[in-house]
Amino acid sequence: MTTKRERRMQRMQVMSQRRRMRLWKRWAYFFIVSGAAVGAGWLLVPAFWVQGSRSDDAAIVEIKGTMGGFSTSMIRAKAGQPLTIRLTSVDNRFHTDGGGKHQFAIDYLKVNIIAPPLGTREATFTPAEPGIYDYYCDVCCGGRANPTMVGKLIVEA
Ligand SMILES: [Cu+2]
Repeated sequence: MTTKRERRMQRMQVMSQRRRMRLWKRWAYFFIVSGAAVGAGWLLVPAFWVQGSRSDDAAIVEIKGTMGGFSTSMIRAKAGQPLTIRLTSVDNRFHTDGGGKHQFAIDYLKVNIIAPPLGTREATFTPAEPGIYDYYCDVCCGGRANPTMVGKLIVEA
């Protein structure tokens, strides 16, 4: 036979155990949520920071290379101002010609970017003089003979 007092003690013990359990859950929840928030911040902040600091001093042109040609066949830039060309190859490595690589080259300005299959490469350069410069890709099918893998960089004063 348990006395009334013992039963009350038991009930109180169970209640305090439950309370501890609830507290523990709250802490676990807090740690998981704050951990996820810190992780997301750690991933996102550098992306914004890099973009912000880049755009101050260089114009960025995104250009895609596919078997159909460059996504952009004319680029405008200002003489004396840094220009970043970011070339992405949209083709995978199973392409028979060039293995999915594409190039962005301007001989006169000594620019030569080669993007790997499904990858992105960039280069920053400053065209000093106004003019019209031809750019081309010479690593995929047809090479320089391919009329779609060429374009013009127009540098204005
Ligand atoms: Cu190409």
